[in-house]
Amino acid sequence: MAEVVVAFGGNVGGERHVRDRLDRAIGILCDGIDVTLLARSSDYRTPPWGVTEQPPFVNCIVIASTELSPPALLERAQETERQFGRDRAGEQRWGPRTLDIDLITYDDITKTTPMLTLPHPRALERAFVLMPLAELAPDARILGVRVRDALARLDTAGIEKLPARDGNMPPR
Ligand code: A4P
Ligand code: MG
Repeated sequence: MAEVVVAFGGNVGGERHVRDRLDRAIGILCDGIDVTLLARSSDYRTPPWGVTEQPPFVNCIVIASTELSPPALLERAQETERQFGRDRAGEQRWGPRTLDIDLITYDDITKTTPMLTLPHPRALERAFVLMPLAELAPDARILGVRVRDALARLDTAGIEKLPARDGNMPPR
């Protein structure tokens, strides 16, 4: 059984809809059979990174356990993205997304294939990944760097933790 960190984000359709979509996507990815949810961060409103002329994102992080191999988990994540209308053809890199699911870590595997790089190659540069992850696992390490230390080096201006909603799964 592997322990994985998975990042969710989106910025198309307004914040309430994005948050609904993240909840539903987490429920589909973490079905309790192949992938079991261990912890879910709060949602965060985050300024757009990479391409700045686009609406703010909502981001969150999940820690889960799985028997799926890394490529099988990636395939499942991409299938979940497709279910929420993600169409990679014709989309701009770092541009607006209904739903983006990135595998941040898979145990402490370090591996690069044409389809998958672990840990996610930009995780340590992204406050929108590290801030929610620090809520759950500040002392976890990515490539030997403690999450809280990596986060301390980044600009977190404009990132806001959003309050839990009624009927929403509470953060751990
Ligand atoms: N791929 C390789 N490694 C991985 C991995 N660890 N996890 C491959 C997921 N995918 C991985 O994915 C393109 C290909 O990367 C996949 O087909 C898979 O085979 P992608 O999600 O289209 O793009 P990317 O190269 O993973 O880019 P990246 O850096 O994830 O950027 P995106 O997804 O284009 O960025 N700002 C804020 N505040 N919050 C956000 O969530 N997201 C984006 C979208 C830009 N700005 C953002 C946010
Ligand atoms: Mg991505």
